[in-house]
Amino acid sequence: MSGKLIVVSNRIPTAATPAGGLVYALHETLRKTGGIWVGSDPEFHASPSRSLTEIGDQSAYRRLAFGLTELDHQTFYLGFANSVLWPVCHRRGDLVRMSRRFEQGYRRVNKRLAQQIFEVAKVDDTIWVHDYHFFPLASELRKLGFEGKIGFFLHIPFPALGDLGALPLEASLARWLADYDLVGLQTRADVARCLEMFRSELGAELMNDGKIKYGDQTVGVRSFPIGIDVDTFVATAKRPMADAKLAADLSGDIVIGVDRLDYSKGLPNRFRAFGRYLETRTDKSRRASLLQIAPPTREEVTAYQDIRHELEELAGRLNGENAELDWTPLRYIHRNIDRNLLAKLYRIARVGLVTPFADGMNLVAKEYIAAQDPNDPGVLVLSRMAGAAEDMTQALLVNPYDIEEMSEALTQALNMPLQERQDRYEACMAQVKATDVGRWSENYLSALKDSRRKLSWDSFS
Ligand code: ADQ
Repeated sequence: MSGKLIVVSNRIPTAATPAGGLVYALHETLRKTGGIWVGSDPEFHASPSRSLTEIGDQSAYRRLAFGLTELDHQTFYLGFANSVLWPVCHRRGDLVRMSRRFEQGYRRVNKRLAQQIFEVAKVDDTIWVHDYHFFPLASELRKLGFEGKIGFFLHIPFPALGDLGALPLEASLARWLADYDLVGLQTRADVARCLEMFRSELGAELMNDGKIKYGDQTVGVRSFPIGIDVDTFVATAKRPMADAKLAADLSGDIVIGVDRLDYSKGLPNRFRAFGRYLETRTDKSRRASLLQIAPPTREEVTAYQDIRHELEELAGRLNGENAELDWTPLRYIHRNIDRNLLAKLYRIARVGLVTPFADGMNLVAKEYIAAQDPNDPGVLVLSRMAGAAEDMTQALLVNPYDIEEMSEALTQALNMPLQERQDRYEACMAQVKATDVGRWSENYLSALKDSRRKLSWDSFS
């Protein structure tokens, strides 16, 4: 890469070394390449009309924050991003909330951010935009005259043509995405849906190298399945649990679920499936417990308040009907857990239960596998609807709408012989290693470097 790398994501990490997942991977990438990370900092209330503001100490890369007004927060973030785009991409058109103000806010923030980035970007810089908050950012940067490379990565599922109908007419993902050099998606199925949209909405031609041709432009559309930082996670999970009392309390058959409290994660059906498993188990002396960790998010959005109430009611009923004086079948924890402890909880659990209705990838599935003891691994029960299921085919795959099937999968997982558990674990672990997050960002950036947007440039090279 000749110029610098500019990464754009909704949130900017405030800690010097951010913990966990994607944020950690981007931090590591920028630490090596140098450059700039642009994002909003919830602690930072700037006047949004001003330029980007430097935050934190100077380190290997710069962190520049943009400000959001209360109106921006309501319309851009809670409104268009999380009450329109999120449900549309997760096939929940019924939860979409429409308002002209949302759309205006979304455009206003993207336009302003493009101007702010344009002030710091040079033509040989590479801009890497993350996620659904910023679909129109490349269009806005192109309008200002930025001709350098701009890549996009969508972390959530790409919607099918039918679902795109729930977007306002003016919000054309096809037009917005056509201004990027490379559109990165999680899975091959996402790529197929994205290509179908380009073909159907823009009449774009599909070229044989996975690019689309639109006017005199080409756009690369490829899958880059995201993963975790495997070595760090394995090492963390291996260390013994510091809290001996907690380790003793957690003995027995633990089934673990870890999700943001989001309606896309299929939590009510998961609770129902666990309840059904308890009712139908033949050996009533066997006392499995479901440890569900689900920190609340986006609590200002009504759909998130609704799912929280539904789960609290289900959890109360499940324990009321099944608990004994010395056994609580469901432990439902509503907060963030330190990642070191989380890795160890995964390792103790006999089953990892990951049952979203729709999910871009789902990193919890990969973390659960990476945390297992290869000599005595637990079993991953994984929804077919998670992006992770495209390659982790040796997990016990389930339909998250089918309570009976999930309950049977739990029975199968809790009774699985060692050899089969090891075989499945090894196959899944091979996939987890193949998608290590360090390689993910390297692969993406090298594909972006090789991409060419203008057809005419090809003929001169
Ligand atoms: P998410 O929807 O947030 O991510 P996921 O991929 O599972 O879903 O990542 C969640 C992360 O948060 C995991 O690393 C998990 O360990 C952590 N986490 C969850 N609950 C926690 C808790 N209580 N305490 C501590 N950590 C917790 C979006 C998309 C996904 C996609 C990712 C990355 O929706 O489909 O896989 O981005 O691209």
